[in-house]
Amino acid sequence: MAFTGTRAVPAAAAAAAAATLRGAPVAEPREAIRVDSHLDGGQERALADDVLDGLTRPFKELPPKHFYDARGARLFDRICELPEYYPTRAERAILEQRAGELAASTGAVELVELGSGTAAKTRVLLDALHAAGTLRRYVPFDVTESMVRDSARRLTAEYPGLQVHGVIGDFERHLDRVPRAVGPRIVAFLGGTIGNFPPGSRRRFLRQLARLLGDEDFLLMGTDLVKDPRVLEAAYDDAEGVTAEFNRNVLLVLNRELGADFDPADFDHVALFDREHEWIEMRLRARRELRVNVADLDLLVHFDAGEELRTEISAKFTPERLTGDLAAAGMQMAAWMTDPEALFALTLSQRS
Ligand code: AVJ
Repeated sequence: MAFTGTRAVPAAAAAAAAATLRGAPVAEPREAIRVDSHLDGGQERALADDVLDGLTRPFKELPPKHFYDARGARLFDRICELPEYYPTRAERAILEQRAGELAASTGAVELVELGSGTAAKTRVLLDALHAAGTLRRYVPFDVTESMVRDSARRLTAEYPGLQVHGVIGDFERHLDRVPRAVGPRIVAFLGGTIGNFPPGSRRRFLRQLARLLGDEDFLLMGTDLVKDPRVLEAAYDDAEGVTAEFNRNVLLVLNRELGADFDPADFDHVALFDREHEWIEMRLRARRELRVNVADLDLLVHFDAGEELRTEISAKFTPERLTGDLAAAGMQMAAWMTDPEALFALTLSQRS
């Protein structure tokens, strides 16, 4: 059963009431913040299923979504600051350069952001929509409730009149819970996370995204681009070893959530660019023969010495590949925007 909670922030209502008393023009004294939660224990089941499925295959594999517990999220934030990890900086630079244009050309009154996290890059877009005078609503969608609530509080304080309708959920399962549009909107899927999907499910997911778009709406998506493999591999194997820690962190998640007894020190971090598929693969390589018990699943997992567990693919794009994926999902590119070095791309697409 899905739990749906809606809580409002009384302070906002009080402020609206006070404004009305002072005679300020408050058109509709609605609550500024609403948050719906759709997490129902399905997350834990998903982890158990993924582990059972992924660790009993001939080529062991875990989906990257399980990296992001509190520690994993902190490590990812550190990755974004690393000199080798250019995607975050490049995407931000594009946003800063093009946000005004995006606001003007879309006329968006609302921003839906999938995987909003701390909403750091969002501000650039919200600023532009606010400056254009169109901004009405922000819909952050994330699995982490505290992040959605914190950004809702900060952003409603910063942008008077902004409505925030947060959705707590897994965007692979709960996209249909995104509220109905209040006007032309931008659906943002930033950071290059689309690269985590293998090609088949990538197109399936893009089709689901297309369903969120009406005739006046746009998908704004960030994608990392194909480039010199040395640059790519360095971005996923930094000198400081933060990405290695991030990679091994998934083993600690399994220890905590499923009673597994992994010792992260038994695994080496591996990052390599697969030139045929044009994606980065991250793996954990067993340093010796291992037997790992996953108590909650009654599962004993054997690793040969040197055996690898794939923990992430991060696909890199060319304009042609992206155009093909979008077309297969019933969308059409309206704008292609890159940073000066063409490291990363932001694209605006519409339903075709
Ligand atoms: C959050 C999926 C976009 O693939 O670059 C960073 C995750 N993994 N370093 C990426 C990640 C290793 C990141 N995404």
